[in-house]
Amino acid sequence: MNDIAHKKSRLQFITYQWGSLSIARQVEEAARGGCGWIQLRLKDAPENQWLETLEQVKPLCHRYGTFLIINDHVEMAMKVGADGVHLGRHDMCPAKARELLGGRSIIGATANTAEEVLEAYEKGADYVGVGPFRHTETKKRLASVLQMEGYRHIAGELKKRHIDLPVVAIGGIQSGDVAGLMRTGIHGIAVSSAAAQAPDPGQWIQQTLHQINKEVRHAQVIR
Ligand code: TZP
Ligand code: MG
Repeated sequence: MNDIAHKKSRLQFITYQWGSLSIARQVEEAARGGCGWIQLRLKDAPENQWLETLEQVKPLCHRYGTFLIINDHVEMAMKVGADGVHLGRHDMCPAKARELLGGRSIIGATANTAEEVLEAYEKGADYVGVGPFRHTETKKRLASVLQMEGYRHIAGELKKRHIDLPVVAIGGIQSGDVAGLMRTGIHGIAVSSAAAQAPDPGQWIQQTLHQINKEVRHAQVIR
């Protein structure tokens, strides 16, 4: 992943089929708030819905300079020229996705334990989404919750091995968790409901980015 993608990946917004806010509105709100990275997640949606949504979302991402990552569907990412894919434990192997997408595409993988993070690294993932931080209604079949301690452990295991793989925390994250999570040594966070259900999602994103950047600067000073 190049430097720009690396920087933008500190705050990832993940779409979800919430009742009131369309996917395109979610993307526009997040991009308006300065989010540099959107993961399009349309669980159980048929191909025509993916294509329709992408037709709305792609120009928005282009206009705001936002990275567009497709959840699960490697072929869809290839077809529409997305920036990358995010692959769960039961999706395509990151190494296989790399073969199909090439070196410039961003490939993310899901993990719940240090072992799974190391496995994703071995398979060539560019970043790893690690969670859930706490229980969330946004995803079915959740792995066990990690809490702050889980992230501290995983960040420590990577550091011990001198592995520089961006760890992005996910699952049930609220505003008040952001500073604490960043202090565990992880790279960034991914959110869906906290931003999408905020009274002003754009403002939520803007304030959260501000918190993250403050923590990153602080970590650089004390290192
Ligand atoms: N993967 C693990 S938890 C999760 C995903 C996609 C849901 C994140 O959404 P929310 O609403 O921020 O908990
Ligand atoms: Mg998946």
